[in-house]
Amino acid sequence: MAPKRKIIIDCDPGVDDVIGLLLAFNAPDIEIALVSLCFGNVDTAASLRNVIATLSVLGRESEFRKERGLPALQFDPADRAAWPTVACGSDEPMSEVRHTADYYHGVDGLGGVHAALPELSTPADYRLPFVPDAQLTPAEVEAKRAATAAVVGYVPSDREPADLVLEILAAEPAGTVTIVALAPMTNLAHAALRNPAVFSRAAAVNAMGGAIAVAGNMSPLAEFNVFADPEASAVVYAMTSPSPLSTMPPAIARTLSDETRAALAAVPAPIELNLFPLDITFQYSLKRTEFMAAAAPLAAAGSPLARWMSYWMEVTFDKMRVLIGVKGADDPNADLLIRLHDPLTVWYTVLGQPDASPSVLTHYPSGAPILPSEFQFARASDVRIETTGQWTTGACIVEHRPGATKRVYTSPAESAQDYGRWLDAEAGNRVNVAAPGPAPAAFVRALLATLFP
Ligand SMILES: [Ca+2]
Repeated sequence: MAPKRKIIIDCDPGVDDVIGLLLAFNAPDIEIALVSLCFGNVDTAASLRNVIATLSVLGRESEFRKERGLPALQFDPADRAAWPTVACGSDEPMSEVRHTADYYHGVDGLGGVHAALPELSTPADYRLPFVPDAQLTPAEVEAKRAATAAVVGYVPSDREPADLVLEILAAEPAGTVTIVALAPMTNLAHAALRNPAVFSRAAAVNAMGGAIAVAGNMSPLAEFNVFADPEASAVVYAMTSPSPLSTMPPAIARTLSDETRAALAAVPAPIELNLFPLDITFQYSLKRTEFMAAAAPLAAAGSPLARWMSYWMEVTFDKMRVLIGVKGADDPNADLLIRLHDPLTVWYTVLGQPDASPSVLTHYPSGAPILPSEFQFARASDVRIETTGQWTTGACIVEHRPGATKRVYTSPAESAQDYGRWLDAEAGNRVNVAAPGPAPAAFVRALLATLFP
């Protein structure tokens, strides 16, 4: 059997993040080395609680399936080697003030599920193993040791995600670990600036974020993950450049030490950034009727995962009814849906290589395989993030002037006339922007078959 591919998931669960996590944990041939949390949809404490609850529910589901003789889940907490490290990261963006989206996800990020189904929630002291000793009293450190030792299904860490990301990338062969970015990019930007050379060892960063040719969802131009920390996105995007300093945002550039500048100038290779912007993710959604058809029979049979997920999915479908309004809203079968922004990005990641072993994730219902090559990309696009605009902060700026082609500047004076050095062979960013991929209906069927085998 081929070794499992290692991935790191940086997220802010959040409804669609949890669906993405469930997809990743149930994917074959994938090892999740780290789940790191960033502020975003909700704060990191709430995100952490949701990740812990997700892993705990997966553990219960695993038991339930064994008892009933149902097909096993890919993630089995009985397998100690499969436990991911979980770490709590930034609660503040690199600059500016914090924005969250709890109007959509509920104050706990999952529609109030922890209060509604306490038997499927987390222990009260769930945060203790994640707090550094320096912030605790000796008695609390003792309690932390005991709480940490009792954890099953994951390895809690009290360290910063940026350091853990770098440690994993340094320990594994270069080009083998993929980072899945489902939140504001604060943790990842800190990692990139802390050690650009090690950060560049990532096989790729597959990121949900940005609005390229469509309206944003936080402002007319900005998508949430970018808007919540534009500097962080700009830093990670800059790591795709042959010259990262050429697109480093001003607020960050002026804080860089000489040492960091030198390290950025000497990065061995630009990172591969595969971006899934709103333009594409909006086309993938899960309808209430589709979800209920898959989950309701299992929930009725007592499946912990189906019961838990049904609760917060129903709350979110109802939220959609209020937020956008639907035709025939009194009809319980009305076409309510949840956008699959984060799960789509996870799906691309777990599909893996074209020669990967066949799995439920890689087949259309007809049996025809879905290949990663079905995802099309506008490759090496010079996408940059606006960080200083009054109304445009978080916008993705893309060269689209008529006739623009790759430029070769023959002298410094000539390149100075194009202040941004757009499409310059030696400057600017190189982002792979996803275009429409496999049929949305195929993804929904693969997703549901994976979550509820
Ligand atoms: Ca997210």
